[in-house]
Amino acid sequence: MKDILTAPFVEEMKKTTANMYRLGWDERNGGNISYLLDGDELARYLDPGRVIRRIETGVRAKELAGRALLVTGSGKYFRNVTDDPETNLGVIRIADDGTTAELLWGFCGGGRPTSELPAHLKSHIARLAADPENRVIMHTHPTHTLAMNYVHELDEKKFTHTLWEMCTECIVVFPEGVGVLPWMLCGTNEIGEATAKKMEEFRVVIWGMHGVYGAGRDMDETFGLIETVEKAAQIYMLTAHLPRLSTITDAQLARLAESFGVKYRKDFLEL
Ligand code: 2HA
Ligand code: ZN
Repeated sequence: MKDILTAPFVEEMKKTTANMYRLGWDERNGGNISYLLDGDELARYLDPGRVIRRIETGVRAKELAGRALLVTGSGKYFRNVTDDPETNLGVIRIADDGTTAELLWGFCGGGRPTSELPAHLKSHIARLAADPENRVIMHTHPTHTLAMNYVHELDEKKFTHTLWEMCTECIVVFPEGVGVLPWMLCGTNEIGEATAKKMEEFRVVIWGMHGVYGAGRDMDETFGLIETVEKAAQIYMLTAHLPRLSTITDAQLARLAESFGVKYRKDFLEL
């Protein structure tokens, strides 16, 4: 059996959480990530028959029964993942009842999965239905995206349109736009359900006055998606209070999307 601390999925999680912490997106215990693992790959690092303990998740995710995920821990800091992955991360497998998590590795000292597990599990289910290769759900508090929530209308069409105008690459990276939820109480099944509903059509969902959720096939793609939204929000926050002399027009946005062959939300443009 190989040492799980050398597993590529643990390495990726370490690098990503450290990177996000350094960007200032994940202060204190802010942010959480879940990563669906390949069962055969996981069996090279641990005995799938050895369950350390069972944890009630409080969320029903029957569609994921038997699936294992690497997840960040509740109350744990992204800043500390690299130094102590075994305490700050865990590998859980959703039991047949859909509501119990079987801990296979990690969460040393009695830890448990992120408090946002409902949003993560339900989002995985929604994204897998849209794209069977989706693996990652990422939640974070990117500074400029969050700032933009306070000064821009929290309307899907308007928010997406503004982001698309801010950098040429945006409409190519998230042609379906961004979903927007109003402020809601975090850590609940309600916000989990609402996020998953948005994830049926968007890979990025803004949690009003809180942060963002992103989904993707791997860590790079998911991080890149959120990073692109954050970059656009940064340009917006740097320019929103200044006279606007130039923009990317809707006709140009449409040309971009068509030239890159992406299926975009035409109804988010005025053509
Ligand atoms: O895990 O970010 O939304 C800490 C959070 C809660
Ligand atoms: Zn949060």
